[in-house]
Amino acid sequence: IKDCMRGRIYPEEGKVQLGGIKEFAEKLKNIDRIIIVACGTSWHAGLVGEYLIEEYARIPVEVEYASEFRYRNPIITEKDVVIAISQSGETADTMAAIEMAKERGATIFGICNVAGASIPRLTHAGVYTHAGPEIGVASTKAFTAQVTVLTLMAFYMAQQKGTITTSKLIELLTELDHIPEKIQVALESNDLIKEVAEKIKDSTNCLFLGRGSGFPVALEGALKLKEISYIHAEGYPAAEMKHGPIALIDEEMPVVFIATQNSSYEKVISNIQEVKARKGKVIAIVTQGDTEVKKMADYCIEIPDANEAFLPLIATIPLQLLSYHIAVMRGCNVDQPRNLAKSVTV
Ligand code: F1P
Repeated sequence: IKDCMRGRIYPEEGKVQLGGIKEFAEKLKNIDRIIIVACGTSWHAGLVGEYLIEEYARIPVEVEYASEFRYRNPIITEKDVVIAISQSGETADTMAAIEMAKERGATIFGICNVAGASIPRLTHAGVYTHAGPEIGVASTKAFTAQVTVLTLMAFYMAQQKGTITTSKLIELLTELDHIPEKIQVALESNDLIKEVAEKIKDSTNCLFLGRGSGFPVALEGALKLKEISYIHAEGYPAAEMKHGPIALIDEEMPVVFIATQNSSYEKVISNIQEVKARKGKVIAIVTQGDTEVKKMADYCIEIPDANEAFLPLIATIPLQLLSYHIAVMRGCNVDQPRNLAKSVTV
């Protein structure tokens, strides 16, 4: 959080600086729309960005899979800003999406981990995440760093547009400053997460459900499990369960809920009841001290309380650990999963 390139927060003053996109500060006040393009984990970070930018800066955001966007004929104008997100900075689909948007006159920002990679060279401006190289193929710390940058961008744009009060910014930035400590606390559940992994490691399917900013977290939890343990997993908005996935639930199906105490807590509780009524196995990520979900869930993993804006930064950590332990227990190579490439350059 402290190392995002040329990005700095001043919690006491309620101020965000993002040097990487400073020269576009004026333009940001008047843009009509932001289009986020990315693939895989980076796309999930983009979804978090959508929630935060729309909530705080009140700019409409669309999040597109670059792998699909590049092949259609989207409407893009010179009033649009495209944010391209990529860990490797070399993903061919994301590069093609950038080229197309650039030809149509859009301003392109990049959020990349690797300085000197191809994507930063194609963009007009951007922010490096400085997460350091991912040792494995599957993106983990890059996600945390991308979400951090998007959070800063959302606050920066809100500050530029005047859609947030200084006192609210002070409150949010003060909390953001302490998120690393909360992530540290989340990591302390490692032993418990290992026990949960042991219980569900032989499953053939797994469902991840969340609401609000817990939805992209659910998607990312499912993707990590798929990528490194080869268990079929799906992430859904919890409210979407009744439109199909509910048919899959039986005693063999683990369902991982993001069930922290935020605005959708009560609704998530009723989704958990629906799963329990069908004998599904519930694993819930809950806020420390929770009692309601604990009465129903088979396993609860606690994380520190936080503003909903920061939930993805904390709640993703136990899900990454869960996938990691399951993959190791199943004898999978967590660093080099089969069929996956670090940079998808074709
Ligand atoms: C996108 C991505 C990763 C995934 C895997 C394949 O890469 O889909 O999210 O974990 O490594 O590529 P990038 O554009 O973020 O480098």
